[in-house]
Amino acid sequence: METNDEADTTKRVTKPNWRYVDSDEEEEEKEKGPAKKRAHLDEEERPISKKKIHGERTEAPEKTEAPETVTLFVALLGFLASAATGSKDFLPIDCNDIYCHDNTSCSGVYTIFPGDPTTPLQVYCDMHTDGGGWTVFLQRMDGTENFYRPWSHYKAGFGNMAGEYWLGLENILLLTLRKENELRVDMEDWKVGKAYAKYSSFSIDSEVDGYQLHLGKFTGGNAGDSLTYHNNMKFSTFDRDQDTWRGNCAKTYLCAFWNNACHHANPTGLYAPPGLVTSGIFWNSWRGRNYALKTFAMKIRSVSACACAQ
Ligand SMILES: [Ca+2]
Repeated sequence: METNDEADTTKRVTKPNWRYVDSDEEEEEKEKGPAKKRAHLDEEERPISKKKIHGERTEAPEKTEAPETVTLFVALLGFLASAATGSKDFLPIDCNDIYCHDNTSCSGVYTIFPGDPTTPLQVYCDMHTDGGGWTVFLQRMDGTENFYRPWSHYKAGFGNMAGEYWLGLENILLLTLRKENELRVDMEDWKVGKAYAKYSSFSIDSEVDGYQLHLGKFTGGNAGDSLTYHNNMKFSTFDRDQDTWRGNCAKTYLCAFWNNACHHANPTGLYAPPGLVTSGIFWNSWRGRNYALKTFAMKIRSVSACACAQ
């Protein structure tokens, strides 16, 4: 999976299909004009052709149908793109923008523009939980992704946006620079129990400052507070130890996080089946540090209700 990162990064800077639709449609229409006229002429001539060959099918009718099919398809794409965005110029910064733009949006993978309009980014948006509009930057659900990765991977991001992924410290930084955000952590154990924790604010510094974490107050949640211990910590990976421990937390516990000495929460720990395990995904104040959780997600949302970038 190591090579996926290059591919994923490439995906992120590749414009989504719908953004090309308008220009493609224009070009198609330019080409379609004469083609369509030809098609109509062929339509009129078709009966004569059929008579001549006594009902046998010739290639002419097929040629006349193709341009109309393409035209319909392009028109449909245009309609879908328009319906999905609501506007040709709508460039959402985050999932909250998308939700504010259309509060009937379902949870799923969307394209956002936390940097500038030329750098689209795919992300999973939680449009259901706690009022919706959450931009998910960490998602664990089935153990399909390897989270024991070096600094460069955690900086750029990795994984599958429809499954397990880390959005990347640079992208998280962009999101927190653009707006003031709150943080929500959702988790689930193997007994079909769910828990959450919320914090009033969440932001990080740039790479030169070690992506230092700035966390607001714990504002509630039945999972309890296991993250305040990590506040003001720099991010650490096994190849960049910025924790406060004499050893290397990330290397010892096979993780990467805003480690202190070392952790009360371990969102990037090993994914493990039910049972006790060390170095698993844990949230100490809920199931303890020796219980590996089934699902885990960290997500942010603008604290300004529906402060949309239109
Ligand atoms: Ca250390």
